[in-house]
Amino acid sequence: MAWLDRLRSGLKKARATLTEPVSNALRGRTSLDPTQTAELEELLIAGDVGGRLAASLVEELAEACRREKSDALETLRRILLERLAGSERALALRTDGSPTVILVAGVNGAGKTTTIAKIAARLREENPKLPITFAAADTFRAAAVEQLAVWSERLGVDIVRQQTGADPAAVVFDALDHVVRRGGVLFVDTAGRLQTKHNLMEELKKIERTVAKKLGRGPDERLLVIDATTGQNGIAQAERFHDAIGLTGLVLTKLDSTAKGGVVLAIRETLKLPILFVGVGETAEDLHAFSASEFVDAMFP
Ligand SMILES: Nc1nc2c(ncn2[C@@H]2O[C@H](COP(=O)(O)OP(=O)(O)O)[C@@H](O)[C@H]2O)c(=O)[nH]1
Ligand SMILES: [Mg+2]
Repeated sequence: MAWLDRLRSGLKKARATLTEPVSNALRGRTSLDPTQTAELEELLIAGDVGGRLAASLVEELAEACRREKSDALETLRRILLERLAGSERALALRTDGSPTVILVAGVNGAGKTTTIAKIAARLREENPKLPITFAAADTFRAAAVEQLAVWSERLGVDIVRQQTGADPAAVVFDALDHVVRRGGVLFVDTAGRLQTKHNLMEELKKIERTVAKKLGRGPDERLLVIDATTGQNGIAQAERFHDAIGLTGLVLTKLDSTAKGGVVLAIRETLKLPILFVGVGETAEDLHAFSASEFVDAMFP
């Protein structure tokens, strides 16, 4: 299946809760009275757009309709596109011969490990000669290291690992030695246990410092993987990670499993961070570079 079809079918649930009610409310209208405005705001909130964004979207829409007497649904599409404009960015791969370090963070189950595997598979396809290394810095659970090891074997990429319970920064230290020799791209898979939030953030900072000491600069990408099904909670999580390690971008997974597709808009509006990839399923083909126009087209066909 082509990507656009995957995206469209992945967003089915999100369309049912957000797009369809909103489209029904706006269809054929060129103006909005206060009752309709309030109703629309509620529908947007129900679609997990978030309260503040819903209010500002509705206000902008009502104003645009007053001014332009244009079709309300078409105008909303245009406004959403404008709001998402500039939110896409490609993965920053270094071209100066120095290895690219991609730190991947997020809570347990968000999809960090599978996202790393999917991105690596994509890079491998685009450039079979590019050396790729995984650092198994989620040393908290034996299963986590094993999962990454299985992927490294399947994809034919290198893995640097230590025993369970090892210091994640020590694993990264070894992995940096490896990629300084080999070059290419290093993906750092990290732990995501939330119950010890403070330690997790300290652990991530220590990994950052290790990279900085070794390479004279921090990781080139500090990506947060967010499970879209966590909805608005994902935003609060992201803010905490951003405070700790200064995120460079986001990956949004499981858009296929959620009725809360509106969270994409809320996340963009709140965090102002680029969205590099979105995931709409478990296979490698289900992860793709984010495109604002594709997203709006798939949500409002
Ligand atoms: N439906 C769906 N499942 C996903 C997506 N991305 C990841 N998953 C699944 O989410 C589960 C947790 O992923 P994992 O990479 O182990 O999460 P981690 O704990 O953050 O490393 C796995 O079963 C993945 O297959 C997605 O976009 N859609
Ligand atoms: Mg993992």
